[in-house]
Amino acid sequence: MTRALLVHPEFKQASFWNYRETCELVDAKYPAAPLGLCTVAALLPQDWEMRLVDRNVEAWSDAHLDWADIVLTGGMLPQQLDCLEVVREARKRGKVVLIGGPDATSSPHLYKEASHLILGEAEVTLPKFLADFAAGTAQPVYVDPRMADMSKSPVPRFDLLKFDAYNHIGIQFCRGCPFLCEFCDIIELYGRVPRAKSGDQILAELQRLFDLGYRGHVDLVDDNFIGNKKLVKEFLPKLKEWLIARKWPFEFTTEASINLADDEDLMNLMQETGFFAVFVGIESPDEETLIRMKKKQNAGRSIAESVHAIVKHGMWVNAGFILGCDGENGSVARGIIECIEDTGIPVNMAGLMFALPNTQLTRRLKKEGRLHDNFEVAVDTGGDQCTAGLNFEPKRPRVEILRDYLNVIETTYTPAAYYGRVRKTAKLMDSSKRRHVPTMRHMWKETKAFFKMAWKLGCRPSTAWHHWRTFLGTLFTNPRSIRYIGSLCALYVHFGPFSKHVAAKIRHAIQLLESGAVQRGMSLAAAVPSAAPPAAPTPAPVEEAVAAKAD
Ligand code: B12
Ligand code: SF4
Repeated sequence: MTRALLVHPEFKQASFWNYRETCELVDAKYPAAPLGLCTVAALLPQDWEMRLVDRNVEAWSDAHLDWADIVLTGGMLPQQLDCLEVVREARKRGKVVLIGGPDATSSPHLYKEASHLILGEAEVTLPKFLADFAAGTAQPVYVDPRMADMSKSPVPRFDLLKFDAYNHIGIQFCRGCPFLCEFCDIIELYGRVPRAKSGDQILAELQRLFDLGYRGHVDLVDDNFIGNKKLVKEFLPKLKEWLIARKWPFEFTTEASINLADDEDLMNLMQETGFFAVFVGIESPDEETLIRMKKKQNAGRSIAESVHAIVKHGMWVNAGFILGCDGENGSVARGIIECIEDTGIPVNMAGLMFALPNTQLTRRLKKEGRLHDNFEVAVDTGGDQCTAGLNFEPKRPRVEILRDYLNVIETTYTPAAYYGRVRKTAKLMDSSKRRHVPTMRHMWKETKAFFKMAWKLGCRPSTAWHHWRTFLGTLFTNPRSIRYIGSLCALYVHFGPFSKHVAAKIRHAIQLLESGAVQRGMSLAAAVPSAAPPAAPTPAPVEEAVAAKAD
């Protein structure tokens, strides 16, 4: 019997989305579980013995590697360093190593040390590899331009997860997005035609989670949950029925484009099925910038009104903003700060433009001679848009962009500003249609989290007044929203210190730029050197594979 060890590499520690300190409040170790590897596991021969090690929540030991015949790994840009480490360690011990996932698909040349590169969606490429492997004719690289038929995607092997280690579990309804944003790699990796699983498939996945004893927060990790509104509208009533029959075991979050706010019916359906938060890419309040980045769906609307409409339907909004875009005409800090304040969005991932491999933007920058060498190597930066980014020559002077960015971070993440926005959200959030009831176990965890938060935020002079004013205020004025507003307060355990960490790094980079220590062609990352070695040059077989992929 073949023994397969699936290894989820560690994410770069200090990054916006690594809110481990907040997770610890509810006894979890990391926000999200590795859905990609659970899906891969379901595509392997089911008579193989499998183990999954997530390096974000547990260390792997020599025993794990000794046990395995095959090691499967892969992930996204911020996992690049650890992923390469996993490959090296496993290869050193003579194991067959398979690599896949978004970063290997976009930058296969970085992963030449793996035995086999299984690129793109595993539903398409893995079966071919498995057939060849069984026949003893496995090739070094598997690529296929076809997109997976989602109706054939199997129920992920959730049984390999240790649920308690995570804040939430992800499932995926749909891949791909109909829009055309220039900086986005999703449309390159997953296409512009949203491909969805059937409602029955999703219900089977939820049933699997339910049967395994999981309860609580489920994140629909779709690129754009409302990419195909018709399908979502057909699915949500079925989901509601399913939830009612099982006494509302789950509640949901997702990612969606801002045109969600234009569809009252859809927002109602989401509210009625227990969605409590949505991530929306706002990117910029400036129309010219939006048009230049081809994010036209955000242009010509009041961003604040759109956000408020969503919050009024019981879903708080998390947002992304990008600085350093080509369309910027002078300072953008004021506009972004005002937009953040007007919308009242507490959690804003304001970051510096990072040219991801495999995007229209990257191809254009390359043509224009503005893309940095090794722009896709993230071993030292983790591709973190807060402390790295600008891996190309921007149109505006780099130092001006950084000053703008520092201003945004320092202004919007003070305790007064952050909690002020949480209170705005609390005022608008309608939780009257919520039906999910947390289990006793969850309630106990949340009660403990309340006391831990009281210690970490409620007893510190810088946050105490804001924390209690927000928490107790909500308890009296909008008690049905208290769990969600409590969660937003809890996130400040991470975002408070993290914003200071980012500000310190950016201030340092500004100093280096002002002193002339960083020159053209050096990314911000280069201004803060690290001991990590640069990636090796492209080997031939992978180059051929990439060329084939481009064809
Ligand atoms: C949900 C999500 C998040 C969530 C949660 C991530 C998590 N920890 O699970 C959040 C919001 C936190 C997030 C953040 C970021 N994300 Co993200 N995220 C996604 C998203 C939308 C879904 C991920 C998912 O679960 N997919 C479902 C599973 C089934 O797909 P999958 O993992 O890709 O696996 C499939 C294949 O890749 C392959 N496969 C995967 N692993 C392996 C391994 C082997 C051996 C094989 C054979 C195959 C294989 O088979 C699977 C089935 O087809 C993807 C886009 C997407 N559609 O996948 C982006 C995506 C992964 N994120 C991306 C990026 C860039 C980021 C950020 C850096 C963005 C930022 N601005 O900071 C951050 C970094 C996070 C961090 N902690 O540092 C890029 C990665 C690009 C790259 N080259 O690596 C993606 C592709 C698109 C994007 N631009 O958002 N992200
Ligand atoms: S709306 Fe989001 S997922 Fe769709 S193309 Fe734009 S950035 Fe990508």
